[in-house]
Amino acid sequence: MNGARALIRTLVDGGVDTCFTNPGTSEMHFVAALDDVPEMRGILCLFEGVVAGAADGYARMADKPAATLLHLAPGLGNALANLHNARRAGTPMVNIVGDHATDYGQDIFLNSDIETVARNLAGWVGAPKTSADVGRVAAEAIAAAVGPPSQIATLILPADTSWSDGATPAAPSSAGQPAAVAGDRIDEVAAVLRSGEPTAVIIGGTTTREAGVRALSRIGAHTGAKVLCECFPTRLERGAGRPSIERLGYLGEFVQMQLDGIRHVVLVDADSPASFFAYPDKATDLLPAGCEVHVLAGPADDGIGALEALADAVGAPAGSEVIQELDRPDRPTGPLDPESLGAAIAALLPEGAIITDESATAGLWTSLATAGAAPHDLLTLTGGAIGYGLPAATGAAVACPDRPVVSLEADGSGMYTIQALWTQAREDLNVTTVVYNNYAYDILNLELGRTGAGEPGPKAKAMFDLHGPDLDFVKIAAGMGVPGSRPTTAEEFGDAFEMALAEPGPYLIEVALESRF
Ligand SMILES: Cc1ncc(C[n+]2csc(CCOP(=O)(O)OP(=O)(O)O)c2C)c(N)n1
Repeated sequence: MNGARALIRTLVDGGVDTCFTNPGTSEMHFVAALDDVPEMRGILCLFEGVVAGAADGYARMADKPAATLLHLAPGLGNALANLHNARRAGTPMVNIVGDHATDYGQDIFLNSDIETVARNLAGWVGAPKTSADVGRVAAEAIAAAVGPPSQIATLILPADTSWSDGATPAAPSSAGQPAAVAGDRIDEVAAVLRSGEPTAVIIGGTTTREAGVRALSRIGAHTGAKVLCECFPTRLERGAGRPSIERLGYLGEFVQMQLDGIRHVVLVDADSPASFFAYPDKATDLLPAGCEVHVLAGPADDGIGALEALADAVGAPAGSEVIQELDRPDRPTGPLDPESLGAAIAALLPEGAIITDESATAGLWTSLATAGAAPHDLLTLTGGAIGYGLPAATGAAVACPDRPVVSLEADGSGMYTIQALWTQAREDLNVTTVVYNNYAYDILNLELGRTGAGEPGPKAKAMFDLHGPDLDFVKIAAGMGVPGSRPTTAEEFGDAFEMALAEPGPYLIEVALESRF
């Protein structure tokens, strides 16, 4: 058996049976071996940023890693923005990056330093030296990806280790378990909550699933602590029938208002609140002066178990969480603007939908309106590197073929990885994309003022203006095999959205909006 076949067999035996690919010559034996291992699904993406974002969306919904197949350092580098988002999400992923043969010895053409690019991801990096090594190294990569903590593992695969015989698949290692948080840690935090001093509990990472949100709500209801979720959760289970948890804001000033007067912050697999950028004369640490930080759990811990134990420790009765009632707006009529668009989506969102949200500024109203919509999962831009939404929706739809995926996408961000639509069409994925087209990089209009960079002149303004030529997303989607439409009223949008959700396969709805900043 050659190394490539042993690698794919090891992946499949280790539970990794989906590979998002963008191959080149150094990966040919891996590609050829796909037909030898029928359990492995190969999904072609037309840019590495789509590969990485799809693997991220897949893993967030499947709760297990996908593999990616990438071509040397340029291929891995092209994937970097979405690998960065995946790293911030704590997503498990196994990257297979083809390299030249170990004795290649030429520094020309695609020869490149793969390891330096991979190290940026701060996860696991390894490379087999011979084909006999491949199975063992692949099993190590899977174990590292799964964790805990879950992370990105990058296996650099020299072409000769792939094409040479003498390889054997390795048995998967037994899955690691998150560490139980020690009882005295729980007691310490319970004492803080009982002290009567103003306290906020912030959840993130692995803990924003329904069980974590329920335990958090119990804690808040019983102790009066303020309960919050990080600004960009990996996967937040929200909507009717679950507690509704306020997210930390994007703007530092808003976070400072949310935390005003707080004396203790308890972090549950979440970062301490900090501003996303440095600004002249503005704080980066957003904690109130003198506020103490208590870490209940980190990414390798059983954070949900810790929240449940904490709820018990403070005496919060089981079932005392505050449940969000179903609170759907009526189907809106009249002009289509960010408010009516959000109301229409909230009114029609089907139960069990998966939302990937990269709708940016114009989507703010959708996020507010969907708090009481039918229960759904929300995946967000964890690392702030735009171009994540369309690929993540693609991967989520592969992971959950029986659930509708609603991909909320801003125009500027959408253009980074628009090729994801082609994969959606080819794989017949049930994704409804809504493009919030405000013909601008509108957040940057807002940020320009906040950074104190001065009054923008015409050249500066042109850097954030996407008019001329105006992007036509319906035509772009059609060119990739995805049907679409451009409704102009709230009623027309509702009809199109309802139809798109009812039909199998992908569909794109473009909504023309005004710039607001
Ligand atoms: C990979 C990457 N490149 C550039 C940026 C800088 N950036 C942040 S937001 C943005 C434009 C967003 O525009 P759009 O998606 O249309 O949303 P809007 O701000 O108009 O709501 C850019 C270029 C980034 N965050 N990530």
